[in-house]
Amino acid sequence: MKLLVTGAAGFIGSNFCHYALAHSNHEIVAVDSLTYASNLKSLDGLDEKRHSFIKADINDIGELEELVAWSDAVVNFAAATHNDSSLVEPKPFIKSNIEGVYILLELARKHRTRLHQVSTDEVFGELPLNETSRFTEDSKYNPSSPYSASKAAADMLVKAWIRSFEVTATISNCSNNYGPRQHVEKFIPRQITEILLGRKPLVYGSGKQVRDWIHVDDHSEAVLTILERGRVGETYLVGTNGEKTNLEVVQMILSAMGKPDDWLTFVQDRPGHDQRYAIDSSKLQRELGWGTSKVDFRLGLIETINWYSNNWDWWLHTKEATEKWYRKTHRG
Ligand code: NAD
Ligand code: TDX
Repeated sequence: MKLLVTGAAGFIGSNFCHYALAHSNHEIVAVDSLTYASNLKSLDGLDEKRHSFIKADINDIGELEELVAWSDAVVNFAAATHNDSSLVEPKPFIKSNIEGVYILLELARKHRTRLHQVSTDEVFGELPLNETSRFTEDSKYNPSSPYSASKAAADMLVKAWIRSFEVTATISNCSNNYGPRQHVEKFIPRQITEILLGRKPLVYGSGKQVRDWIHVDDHSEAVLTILERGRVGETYLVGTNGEKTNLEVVQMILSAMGKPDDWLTFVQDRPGHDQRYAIDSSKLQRELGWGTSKVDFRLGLIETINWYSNNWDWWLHTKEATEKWYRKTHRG
């Protein structure tokens, strides 16, 4: 397939480019508008014969049209993605995550191109702590933050374009990703890089909130599987049973980096903080044979710590601006 990968200089989009080129014969045109969250170094090392990069915004229909017309499928990772930022400045979330998806849907409709929309489990809102219930494809949408509301709106647009215009689209809703090349504003890289700089990790509120962690390689494998074998019109939930409290994750990082498990600071909580996310991915396993042998969280975390320890040039330039922003918003 000829794939147009949007948001390709971000964390998961770049991982998908590496993963797809290594595990298929697909050809990729990677695009990104190069916001603060992107890093072109993340695309270093890709096979130049099957990949090229173009700076483009998914809101720019003029730039996108020719690229969508060229492609067999668009894989949309482009989005504003940080919950904390969406609580301070929601506008870019509405622009990229809703209006941008509308543009991609209209182009997919016009050119009869397949579209895969990369979405999140946050569209379903929160689950109660101390329960074992999990999200499924039938869970009710109930987003909490401007970020998750914008992703929920995009999912609704995709579902409507499938039904009303027979656009050949699929959606995946994945849980929290971790791994190399994630922006230092996000939880795990923020804590690793704080420790590397000799500072204590920063935990919001009680630290009892639960996230369902998946290694980014496993997410890329799921997206490729859905693209190649998924049923058009369907939604698939992606997760690897990685539930941990934030405090547990920080203490695993502290232990792996040789620090005592109380070497941390509790800071002001996030407004509207979702308590728990958990994914039931049995549809993806049952229908598409998505494998069960996945990256072990402890090993994946050590690989991630080693990557940040060995790649200061990738993250250091953005670290202090990120922490300055956090101090201004009282979570630093
Ligand atoms: P990221 O912030 O690292 O990357 C997003 C990329 O999109 C950036 O490179 C940014 O420059 C680009 N972008 C933003 N607006 C754009 C626009 N209008 N046009 C072109 N490019 C634009 O985010 P990520 O963690 O890699 O997330 C990728 C996708 O996966 C998002 O859609 C996100 O909602 C979804 N997702 C993320 C997670 C997670 O845990 N990180 C989990 C589930 C789903
Ligand atoms: O410094 C921190 N301390 C802290 O306790 C940060 C940055 C976060 N947290 C907490 C908040 C969350 O409970 O850690 C948890 C994870 O936080 P984030 O990395 O900001 O992720 P989250 O808000 O759960 O959303 C992520 O997963 C779903 C991604 O950012 C989204 O793009 C994705 O859709």
